[in-house]
This record gives sequence, structure tokens and C-alpha cells, in this order.
Amino acid sequence: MPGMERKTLLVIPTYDERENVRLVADAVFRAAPQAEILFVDDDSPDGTAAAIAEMAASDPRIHLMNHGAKAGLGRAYVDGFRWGLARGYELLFEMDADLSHDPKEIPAFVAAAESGADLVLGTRYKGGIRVINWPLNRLLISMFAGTFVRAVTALPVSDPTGGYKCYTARVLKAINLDRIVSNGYSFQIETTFEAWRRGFKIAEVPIVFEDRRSGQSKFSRSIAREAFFMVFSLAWRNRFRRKPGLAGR
Ligand SMILES: Nc1nc2c(ncn2[C@@H]2O[C@H](COP(=O)(O)OP(=O)(O)OP(=O)(O)O)[C@@H](O)[C@H]2O)c(=O)[nH]1
Ligand SMILES: [Mg+2]
Repeated sequence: MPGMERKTLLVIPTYDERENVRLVADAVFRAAPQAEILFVDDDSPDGTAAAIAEMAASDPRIHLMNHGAKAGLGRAYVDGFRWGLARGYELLFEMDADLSHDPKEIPAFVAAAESGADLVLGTRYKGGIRVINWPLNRLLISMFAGTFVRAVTALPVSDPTGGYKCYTARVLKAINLDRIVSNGYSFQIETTFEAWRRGFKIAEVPIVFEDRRSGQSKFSRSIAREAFFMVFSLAWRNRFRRKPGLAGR
């Protein structure tokens, strides 16, 4: 309904994304002119923060958090969410800066939240595979990771490591951001798992994921290792119950 939109913030962590920040901001505002963006930059050596500050100076919908030394994507999101909750945003998105997540899909996430979902996940894998330009081994690792997460934790989602997500403020208030410990892919698994085990309603919307065209990949063995161990630790948090253990609490 026009004029009734929920106050929306896209939290976008950046590390060396100078060439991408303007493109992503333009694309976000084409798709969602009322939305606002918080870039959380970890002192990118390439001068990303200066490029964002320049945009922010002429567009009040753009905000910059100078977050300090590189501390990983999880820390950037947690502090970005705290910033957004303190300012009363009602829908808080996670989105990468590298244009892998198409801002055109923002309205589909908002519609799912309007229909009652507490957490909306973009999925690359439900009803077909929609990943462009990834080497086959990376696709297989990602799909296997999803199967592994579902097997160990029973989390009923098709793409648990995906990073294009929309949280309602009430989920972020409930999941206790102080206790979110992971930083890489497992950050995505951990936050969704914490929402699910509290009984929140999760919806999935199909997205097309495209590999970054410029800038450096940060995928690493240590990120994969962190996720592997985190999955068992999450299952333990829920005492290996295969249903939401904290629902209604
Ligand atoms: N603030 C901050 N942002 C980060 C950090 N690591 C990654 N990012 C950002 O988080 C988003 C996702 O990181 P990516 O490097 O694209 O990770 P990915 O999509 O798994 O891998 P590639 O696209 O292959 O590089 C991007 O916007 C990065 O700039 C970090 O330590 N701090
Ligand atoms: Mg990426």
C-alpha cells in the first residue's frame, strides 16, 4: 500500500568494493526508492569508505559506518543490525556489495514479509538451480553444504548459506545478537537457525545469484572449517531436537 511501507534498511558490509558501491546503491534505489542503505566498511584499503561518504553527502538515504579494522562479515552485520534497530527500522536486509544479489528482488522479499513471514531468505536452489558463473566445484560445495546443514540440524530451508535475507526487527531483537559468534558462511546458518528454533515463520523467495564481476573473492578454507564445526554446535544448542526447541519462548 503506498505510504504504508515498513521502514526498510539494507545493511551492506564492504571490504574493498570501491567499484561496486555506487552501482549497488543505484540499483537498490531503482528497485526500492523509499529504502535506506547502511554500508558497514572495515577500513577497506582501496578507499571504499571515501566513495560511500561522497554518495552519503548528497543522498540522505545512504549511511556509512566506519567499522574499524577488518573483523569479518558477521561482526559487520551484527553492528549494522544494532544501528538499524536503534533507529527503528522494521525490515533489515542483508545484501552483498558485489552485485551478486540483484536489488530487483527486494520487492519480493518485502511482499513475503507483508504476508506474515518473520524472516525471508533468498534461495538459489529451490525449484531449480539459479547460480550464474560459478565454477562447478563451488556450486557443488555450496549445495552439499546445504544438505549437510539440513541433515545435522533439521533446519528446513533450501539454501542455508545464502546471504540475501530480510529480517523483521522482531526476529533480530529475539535472537540475541550478542551471542551470534560466527563470521563467514556459518553466520547465515547461525542466524537462520536461531530464528527457526524460536518458532519464527521463515519464507523463501527464489533469487538468481551471479558471481562477482569485479573485486576479490574472500572464500577460504577457514570459512568452510568454521561452518563445519558451527553446524554441530548449533545442533547441540537445540539438544539435537529436530524441531524448534525454543518455540513459544
Ligand atoms: N565490513 C566487512 N565486509 C566484508 C568482510 N568480508 C567480506 N565482506 C563483504 O561481505 C560481502 C560478501 O563477501 P564476498 O567476498 O562477496 O563473499 P562471497 O560472496 O562468499 O564470495 P565472492 O563473491 O566470491 O567474493 C561483500 O560485500 C564483501 O565486501 C569483512 O571482513 N568486513
Ligand atoms: Mg560475493
